[in-house]
Order: sequence, then C-alpha cells, then structure tokens
Amino acid sequence: MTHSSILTAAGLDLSDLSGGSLAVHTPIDGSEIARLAETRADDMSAVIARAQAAFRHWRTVPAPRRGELVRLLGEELRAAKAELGAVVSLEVGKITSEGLGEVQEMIDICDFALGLSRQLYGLTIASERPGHRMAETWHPMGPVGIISAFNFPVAVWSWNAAIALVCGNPIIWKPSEKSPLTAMAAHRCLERALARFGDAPEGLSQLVIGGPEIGAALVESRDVPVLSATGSTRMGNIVGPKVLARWGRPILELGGNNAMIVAPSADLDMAVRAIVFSAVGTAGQRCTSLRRLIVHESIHDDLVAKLKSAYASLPVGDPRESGTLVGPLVDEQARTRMLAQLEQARSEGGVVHGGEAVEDGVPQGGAYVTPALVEMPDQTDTVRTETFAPILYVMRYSSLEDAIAMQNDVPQGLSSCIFTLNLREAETFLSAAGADCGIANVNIGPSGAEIGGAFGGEKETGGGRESGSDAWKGYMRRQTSTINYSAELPLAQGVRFDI
Ligand code: UN1
Repeated sequence: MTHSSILTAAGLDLSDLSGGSLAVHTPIDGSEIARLAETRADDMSAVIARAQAAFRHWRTVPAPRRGELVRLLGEELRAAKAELGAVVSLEVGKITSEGLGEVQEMIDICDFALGLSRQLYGLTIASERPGHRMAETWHPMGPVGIISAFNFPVAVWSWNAAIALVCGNPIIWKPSEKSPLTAMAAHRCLERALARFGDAPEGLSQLVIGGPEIGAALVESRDVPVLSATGSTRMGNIVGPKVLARWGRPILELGGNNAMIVAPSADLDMAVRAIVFSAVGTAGQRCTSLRRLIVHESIHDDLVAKLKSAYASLPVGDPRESGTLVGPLVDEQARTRMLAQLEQARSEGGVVHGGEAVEDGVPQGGAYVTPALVEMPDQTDTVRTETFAPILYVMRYSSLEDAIAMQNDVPQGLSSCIFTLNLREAETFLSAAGADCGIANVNIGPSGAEIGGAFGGEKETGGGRESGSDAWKGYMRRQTSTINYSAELPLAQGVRFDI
C-alpha cells in the first residue's frame, strides 16, 4: 500500500493533508506524507468557549447515556482497527502488531469506560449527629485538555477521552506535532460515533493541530480545569506549575527509567523474553521501556551471554514487514541522541554491544539502529537519564537491598519489576520498603500494562494516574453533603452556640 492509500483507508481526505505549514514525515523512510493546516493560537479561546458551552449540556446527560457514546466509539474502533493501526505504523514507525495493539488498547478502555459509566460510585458516610446523613457525590469538572506524545499517539488520548467523556467532560486534544495524522484518523472514529449517538452537543470533542503555543492556551486557561499531559519531564516541568498556578488540576505522565531486578532464582528463559520485548519493543520508545537491568552477580555473565545472542538475531527494518521486531526511531534527532548517549556511557566505563546505525537492508531515509546492550560498572548519571531509544544498561548487585536501592536511585518513578521465584524477595520488592514506582511487577517486564490498572508514576514521572482503577476520580470533583432530616440543629464536635 502507498502512504496515501494508508491514509485514505483510515478515512482521511487527501485534500485536507496538503497546503498547510506543519510537515509530517514517516519514520519509515523519512519522506513527507502530509502538510497540515495548523490551528491558530488566536482561535484557541473560541475552541475553549465551545468546550465550555458543550459542558453545560453534557454534564446534565446521565452518565450511562454518556457511556453509550463511548460504546459506539469502541464499535467504530473495532471496525477501523486494521486501518488505524496501519496509520500508527506509518506515522510513528511501530511494527504492525504493536500498531494493532495500540488500537486494541483504545477498544479496551472504551469497554472499561462503558462499565464505569454505571459505576461512578460515591460513599455514604455515618454522621455523628442524629437524623443526619452524609454522602459523597462525584460531578463533572469541565473541559479536559489532552496533550499527547508521539509514542502512543492514540492510546493515551483514548484513556483520557473515554474516561473524561463518561465523567461528563468535553475534551480538547492537542496531539504531538509528530503524530497529527493518527490523531485525525482516531478523531474521525469519534466523529462517526458522535453522529450515530445523535444528540451530543457541538464542541464535545475538538482536535487542535499545532505546536507549543496551542498547548500553552490549554495549559493557561482557567476554563480548562483538567489538563492531562504526556511527554518529557522537561515539558512537565513547564506545564505542571502553570496549571497549578491557575488552580487547575494537572495529570502528568512524564519520563520513566524503568528497571528490572533479576534475582538468582529467576526463570532466565522467561526473563530473557521479557527483557527483549520491553527493552527493544517499540524501538525502546515507550515510557515504560526497560532501560536498566540489575542482575545478581551469580547469574550476571550467564544472562548477559543469553541477551547478547538474543540481540544478535533481532530483525531490524521496515515495521510493516512481517518478521520485523525493531522498526525505526521516530526521527534522525532521536538516533543522534541515542548514539551520543552511548558515547557518554563509554566514557563512563560502559562496554557497548550493538547500538549502531543500520543502513543496509532497511528503507533508506529512516533512522534505524541495532538495539544496544551496555555493561556498566555503576549507575552513572548517563544511566539515570532517560533516553528514548533501545539502550539497556546492565549492572550487577550482590544483596537485594542494594538492588532495590539502585532501582530507586533515579529521578523517575514509572515502572519496575523483579524476576524471582522467591516469595520473600518478590514481596519485599512490592512492599513499602521496595520499588518506589507507580507500577511494580513480578515475573513480567515493566511495559505493556493493561488498561484495568491505574497508569502513572511518582517523582519526575509526575504523579498523575490515567486509565483504569479509580483514575476516573481525577476527572471529577468530589462533593461531600450532609443532609439533616431531623427537626433539631445539632452542631458537630458537640459545639454549643445557642441563640
Ligand atoms: C506510554 O509509553 O506513554 O504499558 C504508554 C505500556 C502501554 C502504555 C505505554 N500500555 O507499555
């Protein structure tokens, strides 16, 4: 299929894809596949006003009816799964199976949100006063701004969109400048669902295309009470304080520097498979990608030998070809950064295996690399830095306590895991004295989380939670009510104030 036919098959109109100022390239061969018109910064106040108007209506629609919209979105996504997955592969370079997996993640969150639309439960609370009842009710917040990253160009939007919509909030989406086409194709699915739904207010979901000034309008507006942003810690450092300064609620999903501890009892064959998927899958460009391997000294050499042989046979190439496991990096800049980081690691005593630019047997113009395994003497500053590329630093440990201390001794706190068959070790890792991350797994890798759990992390990862569990509470406001059905007016805490 040509680049254009992939885009038209996903419902995009080629006449909308040219003549604008935002050039979009495919990482597969670096060629330009669209030139999009951008939303003007001046238009953002009208966009936000439309969302506010939609909010006044949508908040009064019963939540289970709002769930119907998300059910229809799930249907549209099921129907368009192959076509949308192909745009993910074209625009961000994911292998076919991961492109499809991304759309499946969207379908899953729609199913979750549909069930949730009948389960936005509050509490009833025992009152200390006779003839009184206390209750907690969850209400919609208002427009939710969603700033998404290129690496999960549509799944992370859908976590926010599906939950925000059932919670009664309009959405305004600013995708990464690197992945606006996937966003447009996904938004078409929502538009089709909206048409079938029938009576949703105009402006319930809006897509804005452009750079940081468009995002800044969302970040700075008091009429966007919730701002969910996925991206670098540098971006979060700007966005978070600005949203807080105007008393908004940020939901931040920022950098990760995820580790795996491999203990002496680990099933090494399973560990190798988990390591390779999580370090090399998506070309190391997941927030959850495995970046640090902390291996017990007794099995270190054995594991490194197994990994070296697994890495040697990894098929690098066109992500659309069956058999390819490692597609391109998103752009040349990402490759330059990866190679520079490896140089830095070498200067700190690292021994690098792989980590080379690939030009043969791959489409020309793409930034292809062989994944890198780097044996490090220590956890240096380079290891503590997140590089969005397939670099796996391998270090040794002798006691579990040291391994956990190393796992925690980075600024980020997204995902973590341990491979062990020892119950004491596994439970220690999961305990209050264990991993300090938002996600901590046993005998699986750090990436590929299911939507049913809350997703997010601590420290420089930003503290936000999205997706499953009770992350929906971040999209609603809690109201505590005390209802007096007696004929008396007793005061709490026994206070007397007789007049
Ligand atoms: C991200 O990289 O921003 O857990 C999200 C995972 C995916 C989501 C990653 N389900 O790897």
